[in-house]
Amino acid sequence: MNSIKQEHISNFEQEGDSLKGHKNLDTFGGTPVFKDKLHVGRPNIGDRNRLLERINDILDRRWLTNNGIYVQEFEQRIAELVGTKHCIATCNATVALEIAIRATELKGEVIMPAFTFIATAHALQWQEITPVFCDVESSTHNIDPLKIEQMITPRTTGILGVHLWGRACNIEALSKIAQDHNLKLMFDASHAFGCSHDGQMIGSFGDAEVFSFHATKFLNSFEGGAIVTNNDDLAAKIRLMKNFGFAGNDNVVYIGTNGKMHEISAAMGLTGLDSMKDFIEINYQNYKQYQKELSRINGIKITNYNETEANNYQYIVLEIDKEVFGISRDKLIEILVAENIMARRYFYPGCHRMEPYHSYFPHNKTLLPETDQLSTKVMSLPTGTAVSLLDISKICQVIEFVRENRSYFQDTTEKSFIYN
Ligand code: T4K
Repeated sequence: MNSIKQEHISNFEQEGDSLKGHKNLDTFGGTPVFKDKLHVGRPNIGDRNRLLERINDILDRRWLTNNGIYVQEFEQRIAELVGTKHCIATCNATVALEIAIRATELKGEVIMPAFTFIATAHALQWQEITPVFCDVESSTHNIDPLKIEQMITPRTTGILGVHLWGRACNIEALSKIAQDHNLKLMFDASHAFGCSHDGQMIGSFGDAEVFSFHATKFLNSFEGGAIVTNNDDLAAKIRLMKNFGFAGNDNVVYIGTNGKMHEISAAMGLTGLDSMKDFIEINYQNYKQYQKELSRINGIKITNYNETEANNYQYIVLEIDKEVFGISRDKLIEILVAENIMARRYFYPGCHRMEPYHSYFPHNKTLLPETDQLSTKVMSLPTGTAVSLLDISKICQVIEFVRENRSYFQDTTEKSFIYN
């Protein structure tokens, strides 16, 4: 067994203490359950020595960016892994989305969910394309195909689906709508690297898909992203656009930007790919542990992954039913944060309630009931290689403790709090 896995498991086997009956939560004025903050999105780091070897080689070669050999290798391995003809690595997924949106010639209005990270909407609006927010399905958290057609106008040029938490959108339904209305179809697959849909790896659906390799993603390149597509012409255009539109020295053929991934990012990405199986296995163990421990707590639902598909299991997502659990999601997070469990409200309050969209389209509030519902009850818990199974047991015991003592914690004045 390699060291990443060994550390994760032995933490659990060696320590055996329990929080049962723990009356010393920080909320009561005691010390926090965790000495150090436990973050959602603590980066996974692969073999450090291998990374340093690669970085040394980069320094020796004095080729730091612009289609270096490590970026090329990273692109090739991603394309092979997801089964697409082309992979173009970028500096992050936001810029990747912007480039893919421009290269596919989206304009006017594009239909997308509001229950996503703000980058999906900004990538459109940055290019003065109107994001038209469509509601999501409460069961999948993904864009609701049944509500898309009513949002299509003569200005609509495309649909931008988001495979939220790595769980695929209803790709068949979206493809049919796109085909029927002659729309482009793209996917923000920032959460979905290493995931599949009906046995086919995410990456080759629609006109193009975009991955994120941000530090907080299960596979990271510090910052980074990639556009994957099977369309040769589109790939060639994207490749030029991510390098200012240069088609050879002194010859610019498109409006472009600087979207290049640099060599040290690619070295980190490659080192992560070497350990990708371990990262996923650890995420899976964490997910099963959370699933088991949370099942005994009323009012909490964990978002399940379809285990017949490939999953990266990188998000532990809960829905808190305030009536049954006894206190609100926000109050629970406030208590967890006081215990150094840095749970997050991904994705609150929904893009439509953030600026500039809130001011531009105030009517959206009436169109997105499921999004609004979900964004008040969904939260994410820490996972990844930095979180041990024992940590997870403790987190779940804190949550159980809060539920058991809900009458103490219940209050109507929900404080807002600051993450640090
Ligand atoms: N589309 C979707 C659906 C996305 O979710 C995202 C990004 C994008 C597009 C755009 O992808 P990129 O352009 O970023 O490649 C974070 C991430 O910054 C963002 O990448 C991610 N989604 C989003 C869901 O979460 P924040 O503002 O919560 O990130 P930050 O920096 O506060 O990190 C979260 C927590 O992780 C911190 O509280 C502490 C911990 N952390 C973070 C970093 C950077 C660490 O422990 N170490 C670190 O190095 O948005």
